[in-house]
Amino acid sequence: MKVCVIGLGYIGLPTASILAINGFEVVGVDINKNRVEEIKNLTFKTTEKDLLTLVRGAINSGNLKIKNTPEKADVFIICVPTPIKNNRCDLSYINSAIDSIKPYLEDGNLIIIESTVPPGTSEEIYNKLSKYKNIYLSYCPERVLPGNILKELVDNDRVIGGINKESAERAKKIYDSFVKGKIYLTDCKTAEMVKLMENIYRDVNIALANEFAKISEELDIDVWEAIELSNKHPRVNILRPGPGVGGHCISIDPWFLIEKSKEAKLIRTAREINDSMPNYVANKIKQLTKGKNITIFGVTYKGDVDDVRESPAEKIISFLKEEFNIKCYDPYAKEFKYPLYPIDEAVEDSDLIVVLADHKIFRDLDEKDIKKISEKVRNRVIYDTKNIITKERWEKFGFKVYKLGGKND
Ligand code: SAJ
Repeated sequence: MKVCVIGLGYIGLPTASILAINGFEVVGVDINKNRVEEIKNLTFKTTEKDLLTLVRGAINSGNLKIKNTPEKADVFIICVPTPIKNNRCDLSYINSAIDSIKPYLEDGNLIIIESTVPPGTSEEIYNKLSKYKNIYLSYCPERVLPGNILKELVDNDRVIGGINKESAERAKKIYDSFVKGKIYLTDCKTAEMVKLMENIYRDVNIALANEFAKISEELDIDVWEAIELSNKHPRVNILRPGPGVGGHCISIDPWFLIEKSKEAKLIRTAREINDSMPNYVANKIKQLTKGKNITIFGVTYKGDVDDVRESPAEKIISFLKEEFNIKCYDPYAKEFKYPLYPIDEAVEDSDLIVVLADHKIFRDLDEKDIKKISEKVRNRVIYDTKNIITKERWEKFGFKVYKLGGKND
C-alpha cells in the first residue's frame, strides 16, 4: 500500500516515517524546498527525542521518499497547518494541498485529513472532490503533545471520523499499523468537534487558573499554594497560571468554534483572559523593575521545547521594548524575533530577571550558577511567572523573588 503524506511538519514527518518503518511505501511531500533538503540530508533541527533516528531509519529502509510534489498513491494524508487569520481558520494550506493531489487522485483512493479545522470542513472538501472522483475521506485529528510526539503518536487513543463507515474503517487500517492506543470511529463532523473540544477544554481551564492568579494577587493570597491545596480534592484539577497561552494549537483552535457559533461565549471569554496575560505580566514587570535592564529567561511558548510560535515572551517584549533594554536567554530556542544571548551576557547589569518559560534547567540552576548570576546583575530581583525556580536558593544570594499570582510581600 502506498501512502502520500502532504506537509512534513511536526506531525507529517513523524507520521510518514512511522508508516515507512511499518512497511508502507511512503512519499513525504513538502512545498518548502529547504525543508525537503534538510530532511533528505538529516540536517533538520528538532527537540523531539529520537525523531532523527526514526527518520534516518525510515529513509534507509528505502520505504520513505521525500519530495517536493505529490505522486499517485492509495492513501493521501494531509498534515498542513491551519493558521488563524482575522480570528477565523485560514484554510488556504488545506485547499492548496487538496489542489496539489487532485491530478493524482484515482477512484478508490482514501484521503485522511489530520489538520485542525472547523466542524463541517471535511464534508465540504468531500462534496467538492466527489463530483470528480469516487473517493473515501476521513478526518483523523492529531493529538500529540509537542515535546513528546513519538511516544504519543503510538500510545494515544485516536478518533477517526469517516464521511461514511467504509472511509472510517479504511483509515483505521492505516493507523492500526502503529497505534497502540484504542481507535474510536465516528463521523467527520464529530471528530472535528472532538479535536476542538479537547483544546478548548484546556484553554478554558488555563483561563480559570489565570483568573485565580489575578484575584489572588488582589487578595494577597499565594495562588500556587491555593491551587495545590484545591487539587487535593479528588475531583478537582486546576491547571497552572502563566504569562499567556502560546503555541500553534490551544491559543488558536478555540477561534475555529467561535467562528461557527454565537453560543461560544465562555470560550471567547477564556480566550480573552488568556490573551490579556502578556499585557498583565508586562505591567507587573514595569512595577517591579528598579532600572532599565531586563533579562528574559525562556522565550519558547512552553518549557523544554524549541518552538517560539505564539510565545507570550514575544508579546511581552513588544510591550516593553521602547522603554527598556531587554536581553533574552533561552538554551532551546533557535530563532526568535529578538536577539538571544548566552546566560552570562543576558544577566550582565540586569535590573530584573523574568522567567517566562518553565524550562527544567531554570529549576535546576544550582547555588554555583545563582552565585555567578548574582555577581553579574545590578539589582537582585527575579520575577517568576511559571513558579519554576527554587525561591530559597535565590534568596540565599540576596535575590528578592516575586511570583505571578504570589503574595505581595
Ligand atoms: N499552559 C499554561 N498552564 C497550564 C498548561 C499550559 O499556561 O497549566 C500554557 C503553556 O505554557 C503553553 C500553552 O498553554 O503556552 C499550551 O501548552 P500545552 O502543553 O497545554 O499544549 P500544546 O499546545 O503544546 O499541545 C496541545 C495538546 N492538547 C491538549 O493537551 C489538549 C496536544 O495534545 C495537541 O495535540 C496540540 O495542542 C495540538 O496540536 O492541538
